[in-house]
Amino acid sequence: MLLCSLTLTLIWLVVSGLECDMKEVCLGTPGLTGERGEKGEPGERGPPGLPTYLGEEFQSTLREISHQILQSMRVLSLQGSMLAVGEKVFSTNGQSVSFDAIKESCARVGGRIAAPRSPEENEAVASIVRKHNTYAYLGLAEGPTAGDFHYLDGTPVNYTNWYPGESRGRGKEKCVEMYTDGQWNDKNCLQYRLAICEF
Ligand SMILES: *[C@@H]1O[C@H](CO)[C@@H](O)[C@H](O)[C@H]1NC(C)=O
Ligand SMILES: [Ca+2]
Repeated sequence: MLLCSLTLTLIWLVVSGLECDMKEVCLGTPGLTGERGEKGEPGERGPPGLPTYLGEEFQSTLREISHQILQSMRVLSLQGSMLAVGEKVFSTNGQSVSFDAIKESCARVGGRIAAPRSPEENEAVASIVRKHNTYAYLGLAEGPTAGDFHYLDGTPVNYTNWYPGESRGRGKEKCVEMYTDGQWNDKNCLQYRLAICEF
């Protein structure tokens, strides 16, 4: 079979070579290389799965671990200790402290002060605020320009839920608090507010 196609290829080369000799058009200078095309869109994320090269034993250990993690998460959710929204988890230690102390508490356990970035996340944080019947500081701060609020890493906000008329601190209220109805108010950073972290 291989030999057969090899032979056919050879014959084809010879014949086309002959044709070229007759027509005298085949051997020109090659054209310039074209410009490189634009990079394509990244493909969709594939379904999760365990690589097949992992041993049976290792796979069953992994399954056991994820099972145990899920169990713990369900217990914590039942107790209201954590609230999962998408890939985020919100949680509070129930304490009302200063803005700086909240940032510190969250950072100490590898998280950061909660900053809801969608209505779903905002509702999750609001439910924690309601449950503790108090207000919470959020992970936003006002820049040098009045009314210009950004996340604590400096990136601009892509979601807000201001109470009607807010923010109206005119640059004097650099922090943001959440009311029990989930709406936001710019506020000075010196109050004691519920510490809610996100992970
Ligand atoms: C804002 O951006 C975050 C990710 O950076 C995303 O999860 C969230 O859905 C965005 N919110 C809106 C309202 O587009
Ligand atoms: Ca205000």
